[in-house]
Amino acid sequence: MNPTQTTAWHQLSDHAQALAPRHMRELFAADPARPRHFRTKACGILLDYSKNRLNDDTLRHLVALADECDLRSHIRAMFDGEAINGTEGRAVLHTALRAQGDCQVLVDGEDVIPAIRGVRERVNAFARQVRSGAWKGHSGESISDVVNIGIGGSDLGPYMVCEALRPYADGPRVHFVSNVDSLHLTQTLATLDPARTLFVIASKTFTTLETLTNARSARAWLVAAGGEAAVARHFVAVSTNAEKVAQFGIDPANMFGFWDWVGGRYSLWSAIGLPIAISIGPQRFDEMLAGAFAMDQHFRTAPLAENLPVLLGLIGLWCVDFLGASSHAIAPYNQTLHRLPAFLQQLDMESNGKRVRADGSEVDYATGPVIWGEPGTNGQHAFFQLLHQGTAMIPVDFILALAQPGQKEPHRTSQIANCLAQSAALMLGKTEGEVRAEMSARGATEAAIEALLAHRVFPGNRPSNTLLLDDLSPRTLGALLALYEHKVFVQGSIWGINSFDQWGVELGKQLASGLEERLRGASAPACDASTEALLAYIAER
Ligand code: G6Q
Repeated sequence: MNPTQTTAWHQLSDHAQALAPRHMRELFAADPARPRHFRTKACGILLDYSKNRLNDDTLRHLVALADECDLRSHIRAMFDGEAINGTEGRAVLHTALRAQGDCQVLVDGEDVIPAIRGVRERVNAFARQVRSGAWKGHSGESISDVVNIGIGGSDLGPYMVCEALRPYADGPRVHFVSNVDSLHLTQTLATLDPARTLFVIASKTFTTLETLTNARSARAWLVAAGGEAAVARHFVAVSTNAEKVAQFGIDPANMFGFWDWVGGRYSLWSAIGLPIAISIGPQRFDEMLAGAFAMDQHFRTAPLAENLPVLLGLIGLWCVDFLGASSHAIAPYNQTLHRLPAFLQQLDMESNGKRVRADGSEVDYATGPVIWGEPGTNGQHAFFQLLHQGTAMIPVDFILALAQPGQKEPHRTSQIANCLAQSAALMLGKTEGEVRAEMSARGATEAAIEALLAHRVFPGNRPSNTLLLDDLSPRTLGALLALYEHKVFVQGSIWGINSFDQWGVELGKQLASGLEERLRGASAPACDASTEALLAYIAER
């Protein structure tokens, strides 16, 4: 359905106009209870959304919008395994991968839980063997380094998690190679010993050009050192395509499967998480699944107005469709979350970067914003200038885990102070009066004040969410990632788009394969004039 046709959408449009002249300073002054009122906690995560341009009426209308768009039944349909990815005719069941306890999830009448648990047991058993040294390389040595070769959903999730949970890493070192640029692979392999290196070739389809190119080069590197016979001890695959895995020369006994109802960007919970299990151990991997499951339960059962993913989704939609934000920044204040912005970029933009609804009709409202970011304190010294004083209004998610193994003073206090200071500065801004008072207190002349006044004023009123995590344990990380997955789902449901396909990445791939043949000397039809000119330039060199 078109959300703009709902009563709530019209009410939100009127309401946005009425609220527009009110600065957040005013909203806080008018309601001393605001900081406690606009916050909610679940699964070890406090979401403080008080620093948004909203009040109780806004939330009421947003929840009404979710109701009118039938969000509840969309949630049910996803968890129940209905084929909600219409353009690919698939169910969307990353949630089944982390389901705990006795349960059944049916796809085409078949319970998928036993198969999920069967693969997880194999993944865990294999991870244990590699971690303990029981899995030997071709020359009888144990594995010291694991190289995951994959891209997109077969790279970003496991890479981000292995980094986030690095303080828990007590297994072999893990490395991630994704870029087809040979330097990514060669620089990774430069310090590794082939006899002690295990390659995990991660590809849902096992047809991805970048991954296969890197995998072939990795294979050649291994074979040069250990001969063909070494491959069986040093290559495993994670894929849904057993045939292609076998064609590549990996024994299907060394393959860990998953299913077409697991989207690439939602796949870290599946066997794609193998490097995570090897790095931190199966037990902690299971804790991460349990944390995600806890968030799934919260999402399914909590009232919409107290539901973390629903709130995050609705507030984001409010910013995009009613306040004109076209971008959303992610600022994690824990260094080990440094790949989280990149992960969320794919999760959100590949899911909700759509301009037609599920039924093919064109949208006449904004959908997914541009997602980007960097660890917080680094960002402060780089792009926060634009967040504070630029012309665009960009909402920010400030993310801070309050406890993490290895976190030390005085760093921790600075981490907290910086995180809180930035969101306060965005909200409050600095008025002309405050700038004048501050400058004259420092003895500035009237002329100096006038010269700098405009430059030193901060408009403020810039929205942000603050997510405070009790800790950065596997469990809380699992909950955080599930929170964002469901946030994306909430927005996609209301926008009426299919968040689970990605046709937008196809055209470039198609053109690249034609161009690659052409560059290798095959005759191919001429390209567009611009590409021809660039090809000619490259050929001259
Ligand atoms: C994710 C996307 C995409 C995919 C990669 C890798 O949702 O579909 O990022 O994960 O293109 O695909 P393979 O795993 O099939 O190699």
